[in-house]
Amino acid sequence: MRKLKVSGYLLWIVVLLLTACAADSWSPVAGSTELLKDASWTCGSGNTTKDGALVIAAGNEFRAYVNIYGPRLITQGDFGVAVTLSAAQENLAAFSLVGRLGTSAWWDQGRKLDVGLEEGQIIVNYYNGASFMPNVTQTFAVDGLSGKVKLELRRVGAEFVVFANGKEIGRMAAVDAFPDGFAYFGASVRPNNALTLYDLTVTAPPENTAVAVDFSGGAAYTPTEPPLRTLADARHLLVGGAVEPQHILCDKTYAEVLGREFNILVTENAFKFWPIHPEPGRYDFTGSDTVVEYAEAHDMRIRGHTLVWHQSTPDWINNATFTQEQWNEVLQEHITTIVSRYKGRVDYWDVVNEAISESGSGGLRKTVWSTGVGADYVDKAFTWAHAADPEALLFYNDYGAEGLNPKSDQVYALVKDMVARGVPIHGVGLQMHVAPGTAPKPEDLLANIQRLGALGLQVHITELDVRLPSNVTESMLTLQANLYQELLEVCLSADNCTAFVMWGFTDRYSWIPGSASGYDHALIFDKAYRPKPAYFALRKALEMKQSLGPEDFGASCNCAP
Ligand code: 9MR
Repeated sequence: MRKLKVSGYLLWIVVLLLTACAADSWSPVAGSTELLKDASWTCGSGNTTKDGALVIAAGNEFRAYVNIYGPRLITQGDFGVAVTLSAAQENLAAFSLVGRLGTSAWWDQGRKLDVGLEEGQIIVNYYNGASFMPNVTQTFAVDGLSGKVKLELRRVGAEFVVFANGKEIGRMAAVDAFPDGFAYFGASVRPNNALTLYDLTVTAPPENTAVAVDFSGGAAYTPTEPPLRTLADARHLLVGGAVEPQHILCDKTYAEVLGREFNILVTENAFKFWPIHPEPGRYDFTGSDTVVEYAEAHDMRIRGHTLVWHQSTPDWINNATFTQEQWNEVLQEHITTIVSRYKGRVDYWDVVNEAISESGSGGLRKTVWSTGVGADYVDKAFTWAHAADPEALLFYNDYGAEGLNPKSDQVYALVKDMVARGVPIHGVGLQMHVAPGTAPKPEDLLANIQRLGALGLQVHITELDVRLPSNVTESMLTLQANLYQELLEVCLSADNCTAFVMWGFTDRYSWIPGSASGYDHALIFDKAYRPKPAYFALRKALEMKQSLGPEDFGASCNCAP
C-alpha cells in the first residue's frame, strides 16, 4: 500500500516535470543569441552600447527605429522572440518586429508589432499600415514590474502568447503582421525615453525547424562576369547610380555591388543644402566625405548633386530675410566652400537643378534663389563653381526635358544663351524618371541630345528610373528591360552622351515607393540584389558591336505599355 502511494507521488512528479519541460521545450534558434551583437544595430543609427547592452533612445520626437541593415527573422510557423529590456515605464518603450517597411512615413503601408512597457503594464501594439495609431492594442497588467523585464512573445497557431519574467501573462489573436514571411527587428520609443536591450533571442518549439535568423539580411547577389563597368569602359561610357552614405557604410552587399558594377556614382542627397550646410556657418561633410572616399577607393568618377536647388533647403534659408547682397554672399560662400573642398575630386557638378518653371513656358521658376540672389543666379552659380574648381565639368540638370517638348526647348534656350555669353557650362543632365509609356520617343531623345551637342555640351542621363506597379508581373519587367536598353542605345549612339546614371541601383532603396504611391521596382537590381531583366538588357546594349544611328530609332518604339 505504502509502495503504491510512493509510486503515485513519483508519477505526479514525473507528470509535473514533463509539463514543465514541455512549456520550456522552446529553445533559442541557432545563431540567434548572436543577434544583438550584429554591428548593424549601431551602424549610422545613433544607437549606442552601454556595458554590453544596446541603448535605443528617442530624442524629443517619437522614434520608430528599424534595423534595416541587420539580420531578419524568418517567420515560418510557430516562433518566439525573447528580450530582456528596461526603460522608463510610464512612457512607451517597446521592441518591434517589422513585417513590412513603411513607404513615405514609418507607418505608411508598413506592418509592425510592438511589444513593450507602458504605464507599468505590458503592451502589445499592432500597426497595419493605415495610420500612425495602432489598430490593435492589448495591455496586460503585471504586478511589480521594475528594472530589467524579460518579455517573450510567441506565435502559437492562431494566437500570440505573451510571457513576462518567465510566466505566461496573456493571449491574443495573432495579427497578420508578417505577410512577407520575415520581420526586421526594431524599437518604438516615446519622446525622451530610451529602451535598453540586454539580450534578444529567437525561440522555436522543437518541431519547427523553419524559423530562422537570416544574417544575410535577405541579400542574394551573385556576380555576373564581367561587371557592367567593364563593358561600359570598353564603350567609353560612364554607368552608375545615385547613392546614400549610410547604405555604403552599413550594407555590405550594397557596397560590394556598387563598386563592382559601376564606374560613376552620384550623391542622392549628401550634397544637398540641408544635409551639408544645416546652419549658417556650419557645414557637415560627414555624408559627402563618405561617398567621395568610397568612390576614390573604387576608382569611380563622381557627380556632385546639387549646389543650387529650391528643395531640401534648411529653415535658415527658407525663412531668411537677407538683403540681396547677403543672399549673394550666402550662395557664393556655399558654392565656393563645397566645390573647393572637393576640388579635383568631384568630376561633375549639377550646379543648378530644376530651375525652369514647371509648365515649361514660364521661364525661370520663382524660388528663394531667383528672388533672393536675382534673375542672374544661374549664371552666378556656374561662375562661382568654375572659379572654385576650373577643371570640374558643370551641368544644368532638370526633369521632363528629355525629349522634344516645350520644357526641353526652354532648357535648350537657357543653356544656348549661357554658352553664347561665355558662362562656364559644360553639360546638361536629363533626369529621366519615367514609366513604360511615359518615356520620351527615342528619336526625340536623340535629337535633343544632339542639339545640345551642337552647342558643345555633354549630356548625362542623370536620374534614370523606370517605375512599375507594385504588383509587378514578368511582362512588365520585360517592358522595363526593353526601355532601359533602348535609352542606353540612344545614349551610346550620341558621342556627347557620356554618362548613363540611374537614381539608385537596387529596388531595396529607391525614392519611388515613398513618393509614387502604388509604384515600385524601378531599378536594375531587385530588393535582394538579384539582377533583373533590365540589368541584362543594359549589358546587351553595351555588348553590341556598333552603336545604332538615328535611322535605327523612330521606326518602332518600345515605350508603349
Ligand atoms: O531621391 C531623393 C529623395 O531621397 C529626397 O528626399 C528628395 C528631396 O531632397 O530628392 C530626391 O531626389 C530628387 C533629386 O534630388 C532631383 N530630381 C528629382 C529626384 C527625385 O525626387
